[in-house]
Amino acid sequence: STPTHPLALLALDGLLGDEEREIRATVRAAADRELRPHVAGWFEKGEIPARELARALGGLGVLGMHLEGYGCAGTSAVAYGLACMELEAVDSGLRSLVSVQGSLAMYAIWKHGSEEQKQRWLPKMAAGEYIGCFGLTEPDAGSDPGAMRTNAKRDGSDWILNGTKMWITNGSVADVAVVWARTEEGVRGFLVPAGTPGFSAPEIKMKLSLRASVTAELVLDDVRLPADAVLPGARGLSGPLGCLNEARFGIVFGALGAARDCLETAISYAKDRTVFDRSLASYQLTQQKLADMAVELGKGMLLALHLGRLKDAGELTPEQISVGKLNNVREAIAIARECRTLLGANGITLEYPVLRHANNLESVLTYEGTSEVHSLVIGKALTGEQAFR
Ligand code: TGC
Ligand code: FAD
Repeated sequence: STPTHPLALLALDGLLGDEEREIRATVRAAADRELRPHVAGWFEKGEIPARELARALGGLGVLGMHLEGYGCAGTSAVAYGLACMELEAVDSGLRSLVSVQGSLAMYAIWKHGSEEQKQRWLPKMAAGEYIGCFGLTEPDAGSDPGAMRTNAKRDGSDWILNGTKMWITNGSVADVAVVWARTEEGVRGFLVPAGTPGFSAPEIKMKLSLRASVTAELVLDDVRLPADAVLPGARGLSGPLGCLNEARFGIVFGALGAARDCLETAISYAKDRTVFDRSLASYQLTQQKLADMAVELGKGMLLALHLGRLKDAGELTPEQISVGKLNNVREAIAIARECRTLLGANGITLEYPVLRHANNLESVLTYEGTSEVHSLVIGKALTGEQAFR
C-alpha cells in the first residue's frame, strides 16, 4: 500500500490555517532550493556565508517575522514556529541564526528599546542587512545568568562596560551585540555596535556541533558607550529571561524539523536497503523503531501546535515553554540517534543528514536552558519549591 508520511499519520495539517500552510510551503521550498544543497559543505568546513545568508533569510521574511512593525511581517506565533521547523529540517545552525536575530536580538530591541533604537536597528535587521547577537552567557555563568560578572558603570552620562561573554551565536559577524551587564540598578541591556573601541568578538573554533553556525566570545575591555546605548525598558534578570521565552518557543517547533528530516531519511533508506535478502523496512524490528519515532514526532507536533495557539492567544507561560523545549528537543535527539542506527555505516557520513542533526541537537539540548534547567522549572511549577540553588 502507499506509505503515509509520519506527520500525515495524525492528519495534523488540518490544525493549520491557510496562511500558516502557505508560509510553511514558502520557507520549505526556499530552504530546499537555497540552503539544503550547501549545508553539508558548510558543516564540514565549519563556515557559513553569514552575510549572504542573512540577506537571503531577510528576503524570505523570516527575520523577526512574528514581530509587528519596523519592517517585520507580524505573523502568528504558529507560522513563526513552522518557519523554524523548516529551517531546522535543513540544519539547526540556520534556525539558530534566525532565532538569535529575530527572537533574541531584534526582540530585545523591539520589546525594551527606545523609539530611536528601534528605528535605527530593526528595519535593517528584518531585511538581513544588519546581523545581531545576544550576549547573556559567560565563561562562568551559563545556567545561572544571575552570576554574570560583566558590568557597566556610569562615567558622567556615558557607560563603561567590562567583561566577557561566551558561546555567542552570530557574535563575530554581528553589526550589533545586545550585551547584558550588571549595573548598580540591576541587570541592564546595552546595544554595542561592532567596531566600538575595546570590543572584540573572536570566533570559537573546533566545534563538533552546530558547525554551520557562527559562535564567538565577546570581549569588552573598557568599552565606552553613550547614554542612549542602554535599553530603557529592561531592568533586572527578567529582561533577558523574557527574551529567552521567544527563542525557546521557536526551538519547540524547530527541533521537530531536524527529527522529521532524520525520520524521512531513515524511512527512505530502510525501504531501499536490502539486508538478508529483504528490504530493511520489512523487518519488525525496523518497523518498531519507525513507529515509535513517528508516534513521538506526532506527539511533539501536537504539543508545539498547542503551545503556539496559547502563545497567539497571549496565554503561554514560561513553564509551558519549558515543557515543550524539554520534550521536543529530548525526543528529537533520540529520533536522530535511532535513525542513525538504521543507516548503519552510511549514517556516520555527511552524505546523509542524520548524524549532523544529532550532533547539532547536542547544542540545542544545552542552549536556551539545558534539559536539566527546564526540568527544574517544571519541578518548581509542580511543587512550588525552587531547586536551582
Ligand atoms: P529567578 O529568581 O527565577 O528569576 C529572576 C527574575 O526573572 C524572572 N523570570 C522570567 N521572566 C520571564 N521569562 C522567564 N522565563 C523567566 N524566568 C524567570 C523572574 O520572575 C524574576 O523576576 P523579578 O522581577 O522577580 O526579578 O532567576 P534564577 O536566577 O533563580 O534563575 C532561574 C533560571 C535558572 C530558570 C534561569 O536563570 C534560566 O533560565 N537559566 C538558563 C539560562 C539560559 O537559558 N541561557 C540561554 C542563553 S541564550 C542562548 O542560549 C541562545 S542559543 C542560540 C539559539 O537560540 O539558537
Ligand atoms: P553550565 O551551566 O555550567 O551547566 C553544566 C551542567 O550542569 C549542565 O548539564 C546543566 O544542566 C547542569 N546544571 C546547571 N545547574 C544545575 C542545577 N541547579 N542542578 C543540576 N544540574 C545543573 N548563550 C548566549 O547568551 N547567547 C547565545 O547566542 C548562545 N549561543 C550558543 C550557541 C551554542 C552552539 C552553544 C553550545 C551555547 C550557546 N549559548 C549562548 C550558551 C548556552 O545558553 C549555555 O551553554 C547554556 O545556558 C548552559 O550553560 P553552560 O554551558 O555554562 O553550562
